[in-house]
Amino acid sequence: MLLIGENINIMSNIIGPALRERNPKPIQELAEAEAETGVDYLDLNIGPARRAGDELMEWVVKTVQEVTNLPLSLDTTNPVAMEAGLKMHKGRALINSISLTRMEEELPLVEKYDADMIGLLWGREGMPRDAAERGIIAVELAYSANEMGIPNENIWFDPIVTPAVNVDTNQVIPCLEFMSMLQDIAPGCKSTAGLSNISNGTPTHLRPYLNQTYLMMLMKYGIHSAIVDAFDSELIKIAKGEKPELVALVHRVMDGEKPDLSSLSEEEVKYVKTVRVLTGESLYSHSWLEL
Ligand code: THG
Repeated sequence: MLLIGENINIMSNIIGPALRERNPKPIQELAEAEAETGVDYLDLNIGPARRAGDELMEWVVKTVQEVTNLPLSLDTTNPVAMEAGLKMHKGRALINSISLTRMEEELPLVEKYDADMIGLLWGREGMPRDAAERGIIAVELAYSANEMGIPNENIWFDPIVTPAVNVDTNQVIPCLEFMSMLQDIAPGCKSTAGLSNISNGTPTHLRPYLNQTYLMMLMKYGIHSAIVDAFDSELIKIAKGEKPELVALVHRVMDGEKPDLSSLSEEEVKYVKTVRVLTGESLYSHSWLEL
């Protein structure tokens, strides 16, 4: 599967000021460090970039491509900034992301620059509530893209992962269900998911367990790519197929198997407990691994 490193984003305490000051050094250092981890794309998230967004995106694409040959995933809601970045980009870019609410301006850019696109499954009435609503949005987005000449193969659907701690609006299972339906409703379309979203609001040292476990759960349905913390080395190993036994254990638990915890290693027990939290079988609390 393909990995998109998420670390260059305007919300970061180091990258935010560097972007505003047009200071290349911290951005280039982070880009090189991310590239060394083995990710396949670097996401450049410059936010809404309402003021001089075009000049900023053009500058950051050029700055990052000076130090790495990796293709970039360009993330901004400003279509003028997006086009400036695409013009500067060498190779085939990934547009992150396109949704029904802005597609009239965004889809022509996919076609014009022969890019791949992340289709964000955000509806006209906001966040979809289940897998079926995601399916309806996906079909409409794919249809509109196809009409512009964009083939399914260039569309990567993102079901929008929500934090596991949000009990009321938890979309952990619906996102998995969507992945299992995708090839039936939009054959040939690809998929992605922002893994770090799931652990938003949880203690920093425990975030990797949630992110890694959810990745293994998504792998059961053949997820094509994921947006990840490039510095989570265990997660990279899982994605690269270096943890087949752990992945198989997670899939067995998803299928309802109740392994004898005393026969498992301490690490394996943590992943089993995390699957149970993510499926809703156990309630989330910050101490879920100790219970
Ligand atoms: N889907 C798509 N794009 C996305 C997301 C998605 N882009 C943004 C986001 N989700 C993925 N990117 C991040 C980037 C950083 C963090 C989470 C997701 C993050 N950062 C740390 C924090 O906020 O605590 C620390 C950041 C730092 O200081 O460096 O959690 O779902 N298509």
